[in-house]
Amino acid sequence: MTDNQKKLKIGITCYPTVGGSGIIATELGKQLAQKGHEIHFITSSMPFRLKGFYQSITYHEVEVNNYSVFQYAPYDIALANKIAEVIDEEQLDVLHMHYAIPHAVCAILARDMAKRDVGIVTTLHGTDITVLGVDSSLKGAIRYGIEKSDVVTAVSNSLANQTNDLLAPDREIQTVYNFIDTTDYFPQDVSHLRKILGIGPDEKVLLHVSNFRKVKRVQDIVKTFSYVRKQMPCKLVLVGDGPERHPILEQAKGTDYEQDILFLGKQENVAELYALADLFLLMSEKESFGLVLLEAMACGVPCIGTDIGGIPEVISHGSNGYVVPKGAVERAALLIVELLTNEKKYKEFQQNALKTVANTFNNDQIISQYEALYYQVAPDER
Ligand code: GMT
Repeated sequence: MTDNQKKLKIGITCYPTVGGSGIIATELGKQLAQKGHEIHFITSSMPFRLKGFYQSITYHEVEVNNYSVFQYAPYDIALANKIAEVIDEEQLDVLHMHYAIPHAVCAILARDMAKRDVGIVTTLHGTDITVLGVDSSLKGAIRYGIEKSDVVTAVSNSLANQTNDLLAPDREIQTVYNFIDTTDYFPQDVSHLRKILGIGPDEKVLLHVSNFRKVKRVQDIVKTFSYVRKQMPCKLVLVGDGPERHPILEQAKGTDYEQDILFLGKQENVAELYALADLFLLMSEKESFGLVLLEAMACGVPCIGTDIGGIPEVISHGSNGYVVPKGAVERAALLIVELLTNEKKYKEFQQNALKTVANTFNNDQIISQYEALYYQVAPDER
């Protein structure tokens, strides 16, 4: 916001539960509020990163009544109704919707219902395109949400291209990368944690953080780890929870590496756990960006990922980490051992990881990009 630009009133809708899109939406709202804008979160529950009091941020809860006449509670209609109410009551200038469905579609309906005009920015995060975009029962609604928004962004070039390939929408999709706040994620001494977790001084730490959905292919991470462990003392730290947790425990059961897998479940303070790691692993079969890679790199941790989706836009192969084809666990293990046994190269990779965050994914730069889009679509500013 420059001196002659007015502060904006921005409504944000996202999935409030744990997940990269919710994190990005909430951190964006917090930082926009710090820059002087007025932020209104319109969500089904309090976004998990919005605990505490923030000046210039209001949370509007969407309530859905489930009358017996309905087979399914009409959440999308209730959301649109709430957004329309907030547009009028709070005199919103802009709506920023994270996910095309239902959020962009609800925003379009809300704008139609409201008494005042409002600009709509929609950000695509991945699943809405890579999974739902191929579902014929939803495809038309996703395309509609994209075409009727004023501006549409995707979190990587890969996702923008995939959206064009799958839906061929009659509009441009701009890439605005995800970002990370380096005051939250930074390299730090966490030797106390090594003691608590029983990690020996000569043991390397491989880390994975996710929601343990099938697309994350956590079984490949465990296999990679089993190969690495044959060659050097190491531990695998797994953070998060989800449907694949049980199969992973089964996979490790009775093996000689079972004791070296530390399954920590969901954790509040993940920044400290990243700082514990020597390498971060993300071996997904679908990944539009991989926010966890940024979290790791901001803590000075090089990353190993698959060459899929947006991952190669974050991991520069041979510079801040390595990418391998899906399922190439032996290749990944080879690269890991080579990097962890070459101190000079490892330090270079660490520095490059920090530079990647500072140069390409720093929050000030990305938040200014979103701000410019808001001014572009706000009715009084157009
Ligand atoms: O990865 C998930 O399962 C969660 C999902 C979400 O909706 O939060 O993440 C998506 O959005 C993140 C934020 O933009 C991206 O970093 C993730 O790569 C993307 N997940 C997938 O594409 C599978």
